[in-house]
Amino acid sequence: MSQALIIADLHLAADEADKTLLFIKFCQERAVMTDQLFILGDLFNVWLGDDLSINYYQKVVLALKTLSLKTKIFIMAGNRDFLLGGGFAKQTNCILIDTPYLLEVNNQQYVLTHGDELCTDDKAYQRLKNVLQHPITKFIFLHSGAKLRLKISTQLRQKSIKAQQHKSYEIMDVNTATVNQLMQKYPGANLIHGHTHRLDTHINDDFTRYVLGDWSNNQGNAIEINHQLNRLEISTAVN
Ligand SMILES: [Mn+2]
Repeated sequence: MSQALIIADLHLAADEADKTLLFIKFCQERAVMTDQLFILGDLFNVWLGDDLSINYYQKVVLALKTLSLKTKIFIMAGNRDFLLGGGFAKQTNCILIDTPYLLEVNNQQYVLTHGDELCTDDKAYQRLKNVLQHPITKFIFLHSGAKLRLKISTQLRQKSIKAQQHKSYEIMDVNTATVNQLMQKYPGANLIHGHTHRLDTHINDDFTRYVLGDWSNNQGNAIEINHQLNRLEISTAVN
């Protein structure tokens, strides 16, 4: 039995049955064996508000609810599913957590974060995020009709894909100074984040930065923390 499993960036879409099944299988066979599951953002490709999206993702909601009977589930919102709210938490029995979240296992601390707030070189992204995630914007969006919400989110997604084509690889990665600034507040801790989809382990003088990768339809990845930290590959054959 492991003490914590950490995943991010599944980007589950309501019409991607294979990936949803992979996640459900992961819940039933792997996550159920752990004390705590941490989902560090972008579990969902888009979240239009609890009132709409809980219905679109019924299978995932049920899988989380079932898993919660055995495993404590902590979920952090990412930039795609930042509208996850209390209704979702109630339906799934998940605990919504803020970023950064400090996890301690066997006297080792880990700073958990989605990771997009560390990408400070991407100024246009940060500006857009400030507008989209402003309480007033959220309020107006959540009080619009279903059709309008879907239209707006589709347009934003298309714009973001277009914008990314003109951005360099470096600009879309984390900024080292921003990472160091964050980690100075947590001496001795290591960092675990997602968002960039650049699965890697970066060993620095003062801390290690573990980056989670995203999930495809037939393969995922996780970090398992027990007496030590391990990388796990999640596939349809996982058992
Ligand atoms: Mn993200």
